[in-house]
Amino acid sequence: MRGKIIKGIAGFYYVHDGKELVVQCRAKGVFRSRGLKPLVGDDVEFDLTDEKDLEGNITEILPRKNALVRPAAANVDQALVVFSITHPEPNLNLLDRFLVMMEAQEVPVVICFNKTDLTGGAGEETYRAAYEAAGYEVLFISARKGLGLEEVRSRMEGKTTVLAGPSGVGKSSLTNALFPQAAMETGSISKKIQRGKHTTRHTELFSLGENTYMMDTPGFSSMYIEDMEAGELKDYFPEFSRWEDGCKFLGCVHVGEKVCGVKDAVERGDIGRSRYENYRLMYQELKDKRRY
Ligand SMILES: Nc1nc2c(ncn2[C@@H]2O[C@H](COP(=O)(O)OP(=O)(O)OP(=O)(O)O)[C@@H](O)[C@H]2O)c(=O)[nH]1
Ligand SMILES: [Mg+2]
Ligand SMILES: [Zn+2]
Repeated sequence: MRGKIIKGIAGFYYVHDGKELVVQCRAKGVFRSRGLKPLVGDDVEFDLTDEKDLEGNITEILPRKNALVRPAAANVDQALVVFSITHPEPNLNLLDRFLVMMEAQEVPVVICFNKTDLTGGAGEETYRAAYEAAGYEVLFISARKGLGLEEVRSRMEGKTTVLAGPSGVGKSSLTNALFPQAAMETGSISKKIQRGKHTTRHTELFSLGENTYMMDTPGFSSMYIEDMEAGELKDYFPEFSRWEDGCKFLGCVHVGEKVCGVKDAVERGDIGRSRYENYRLMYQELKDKRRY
């Protein structure tokens, strides 16, 4: 039989048969010996070993379109990167790191700022300007008040979308708002440090309609850029390339060079300053790593 992994907990994988059955499966040892770990979103072949209790074995993982490490998920068409506009304040450094990782994996991104009910629109234009200039679509929503949900839903139509973002920004609240049967647990924000409490512990996939899936995932609080040369990083800031004609050197990395079209664009405000500053931080980090 064929199905899709919708959840994995403690060595069990829950496989949806595409109709109404969810079968609790083990994965055979062969996967481990091949260094393969089943992921939520995987399409699999499985044997039903117990029809009454709905237990089975995954016998094959079908070829993947892609496999993300963070959040762990397979066969993703796009990521909806969720941050909250306040409570907690958006950590733009983390957002930019996340965007770099998605660019490197060639996963299209839609950026979504949640909790607009708390701000009444304040601060939105700055974020919109910086990220639209970078080529991303930016949505402002309130999962709690149901604002902007139709726009989110229309972006999801016919695709598999993974939600990703820090803890406490409202990923599970958004999941429930779009798909009430999901009944994901949501958690409060710690008053003192304004951070989420890592309420969601595993990734779960929901079917919203024909060929339309969304995945809720655990929040993350840091992200290290790995497996990348410092000189490669600029390629993952999509807004840089159109200004590179103004750089004196081919392969300019837009850091120490004197004549640099990208740095000029930052000065003029054509590239968001925080985007550029975060680029420099990550660049330096990758440089430092190379020494060891
Ligand atoms: N004011 C307001 N609060 C919201 C909104 N969406 C979510 N919240 C609140 O934010 C808190 C965290 O929401 P969750 O949905 O659990 O956040 P999460 O991103 O799933 O967090 P993790 O599972 O820890 O990664 C809860 O107290 C929610 O009620 C919103 O649109 N407006
Ligand atoms: Mg959650
Ligand atoms: Zn340059």
